[in-house]
Amino acid sequence: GTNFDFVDAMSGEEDFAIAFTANVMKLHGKSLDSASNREKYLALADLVRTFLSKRLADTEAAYRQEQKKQVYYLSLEFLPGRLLAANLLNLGLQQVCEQGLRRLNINLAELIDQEEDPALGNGGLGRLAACYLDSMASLGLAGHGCGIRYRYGLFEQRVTDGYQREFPDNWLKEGRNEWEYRRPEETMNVRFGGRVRTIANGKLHFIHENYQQISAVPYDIPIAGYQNEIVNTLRLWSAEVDVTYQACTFDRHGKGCINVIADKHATESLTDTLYPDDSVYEGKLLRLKQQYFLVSASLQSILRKHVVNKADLRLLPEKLSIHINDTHPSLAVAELMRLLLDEYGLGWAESWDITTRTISYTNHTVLPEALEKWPIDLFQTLLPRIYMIVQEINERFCRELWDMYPGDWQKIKAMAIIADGTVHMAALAIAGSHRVNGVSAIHTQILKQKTMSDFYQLTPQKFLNITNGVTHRRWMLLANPDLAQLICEAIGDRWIANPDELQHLLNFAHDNSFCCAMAKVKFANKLRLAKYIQAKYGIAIDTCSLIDSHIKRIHAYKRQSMNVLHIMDLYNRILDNPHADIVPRTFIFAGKAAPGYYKAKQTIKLIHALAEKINHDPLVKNRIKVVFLQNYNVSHAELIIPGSDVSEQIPTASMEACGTGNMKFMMNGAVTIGTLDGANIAIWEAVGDDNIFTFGLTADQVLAYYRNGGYNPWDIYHQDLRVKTVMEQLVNGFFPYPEEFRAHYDAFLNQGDHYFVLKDFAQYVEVQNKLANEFINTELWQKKCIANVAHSGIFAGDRAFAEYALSVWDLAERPPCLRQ
Ligand code: DL6
Repeated sequence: GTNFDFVDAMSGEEDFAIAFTANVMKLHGKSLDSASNREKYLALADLVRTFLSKRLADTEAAYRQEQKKQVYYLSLEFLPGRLLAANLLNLGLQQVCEQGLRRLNINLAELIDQEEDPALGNGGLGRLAACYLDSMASLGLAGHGCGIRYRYGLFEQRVTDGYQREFPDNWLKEGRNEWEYRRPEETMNVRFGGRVRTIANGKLHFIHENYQQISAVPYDIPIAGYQNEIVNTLRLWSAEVDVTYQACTFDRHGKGCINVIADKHATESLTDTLYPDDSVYEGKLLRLKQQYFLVSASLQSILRKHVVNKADLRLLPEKLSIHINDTHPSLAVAELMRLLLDEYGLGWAESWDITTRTISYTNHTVLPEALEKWPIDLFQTLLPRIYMIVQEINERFCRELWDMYPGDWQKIKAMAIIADGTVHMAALAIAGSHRVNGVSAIHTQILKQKTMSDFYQLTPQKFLNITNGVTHRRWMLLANPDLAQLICEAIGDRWIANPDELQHLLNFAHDNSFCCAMAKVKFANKLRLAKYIQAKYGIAIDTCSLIDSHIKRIHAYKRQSMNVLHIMDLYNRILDNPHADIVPRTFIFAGKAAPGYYKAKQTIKLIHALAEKINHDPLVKNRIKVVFLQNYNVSHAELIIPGSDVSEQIPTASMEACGTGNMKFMMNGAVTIGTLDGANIAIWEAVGDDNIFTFGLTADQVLAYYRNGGYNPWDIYHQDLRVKTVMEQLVNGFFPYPEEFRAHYDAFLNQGDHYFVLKDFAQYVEVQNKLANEFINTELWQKKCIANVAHSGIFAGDRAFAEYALSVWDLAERPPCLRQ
């Protein structure tokens, strides 16, 4: 029969094994015996795709029939992680597949390992977008992602001699991704450059001429909901030039076709690479081009679908929502206006009303260097019509401000969309959205009181907080199946649909056998991690040691350097007293530094220099180990998080908008050591003082220091011998090449310690000591782990997404987890 008969008819592992064997033959022209693991993986993915295809088509038909409100989540970044295991889980095929393959003597885990981990994002923002896609599908919401199909993902990090080196992430080396559907018939054309001519014949018409037109071809990746038959899509746009009908005009060098092909490659390079900096916006033309490319292609296709379904454009806000993930896709405001005005002939007032009721915006950072502003020249040359529209939006907005605050030029200038020769994307996003949200309570408070206070005063009703959430399906069921099973045995499986039910685990905090079983699961996960580290780096780690992990982008505000200083101090205690009673610890670091960020790259070098010293010093007697895992990605996180005891979340307070790694660790029973910032505060409120280790300046204190010109780090240097020692060690030859870490030394002491590392150091050390002492009390520690898992339900992406559904997108149906 056909594959689709098979989808309905497959009754068990034997059927699965037969179908898989046949698929290997069909796809590769090889018998199972001669197929490589990669070929087997591709055959398995293809088979699983058959299941997805049917549900994808059925879901689309059902949405159309029910006329369900659609949500489009626009993001320049998505970090979905590997999809095979997630699809098997969500389609309910895990067991049948595993057992079917076992009949054929194939280990599913080995095939899962063959999949590329698509690095189409930098870090938290892209991973959050992927978690939300999972939640939308699992909640049965008609929500889809719109992004860019970068030909190369975020660079591949390799470390040589302690230095980060970057290599292209060639994730599409086979030319295609096994999950995607290329849909050339839905190609959209995006226009750049040229000029705009205005014709007045009763009404103004804007004629865009001499532009460069680039085709945007969509590739749809299916996103399966958790065992609910729903499959939504992540639509990724690729710049492509079809030269089939392009005549090659031969010049006197006879190079005609060569030039045509060269032009094709130049044009297609628009979607070649992802910008590798998550915290500094780069005013590069190509980045603006990527942003408009995504926005224009997505909105054109969204509106076309709306109109094809014979829906009235005036009903757009009732029929769909467009959400912009940070300011990167905020050109959506102007592009939606352009389409409504120029393509569909609506008037300004009506178009503005539709636009603002359709679009909503999430802010993900208050770092000033990350707030996007584009120089007018560059903006206007690349997007002449869009610039005209932004100008008009700005004029009308400023007039409104004038009515509110007559004569207050300073305020009006501070809020204007165009000011000081630049276009302010956050102002455009706020003006054009009906909802603006921050991603944790403290972050939203800072937005309201500081970064966006003028806007908040003007339109307080727009602002709200929605604390981030992560998909517990990937981060517990997939990454930590043994824990998930143990929980199911204890409290049943209702927590999978309703993570709040994890609270019932509190009843087991005094149950010895449950505590032992939890400890066993943790130990097995530590062993898995240790094996990986041994195989990959030849470093033996003690699985009974306290595994303390600091895994995230490397950035001064995330303060990996403070962690390093503490490890240096621990080491110094051993140097001073070789018999010092130190709780054995393994410190794990992983993360990429932006290629142009010298200090972050030097932090990687510092971690390696420290590892080199400590890991080989016989005096240490293996009491401390330092490991840096290269090329951090979602798959690494899935390995490290379940095997960790302690989660390092130590940013300078006020700087981490939320954090999501903190939630994943918590779900897996790791205990947080953290500052009172972002979601750490919510974790602290959830678990209580006994189950988290907090320390350091509060956000209010940090902001007060900034207002008053900072503090003098030399005072601490002189007062605290430990600080003096580790500072000197950075530059006195303790590490080979005494000048190597001069930049760190200067930043700490001579440049005012902008991130308050020395200021927080003493408290950090104190709380690290406390934590280590509590770790050796296994019974006490186990209770902390249980409390963390039990209270992690509120950090599930489903809760966060349900809040968006109700308060931002006004979706009619109440998601199940909010139903009483
Ligand atoms: O909201 C997701 C994620 C937060 O959890 C992080 O705290 C925040 O840093 C990150 N923001 C970004 C944007 N750029 N910067 N910086 O990645 O968003």
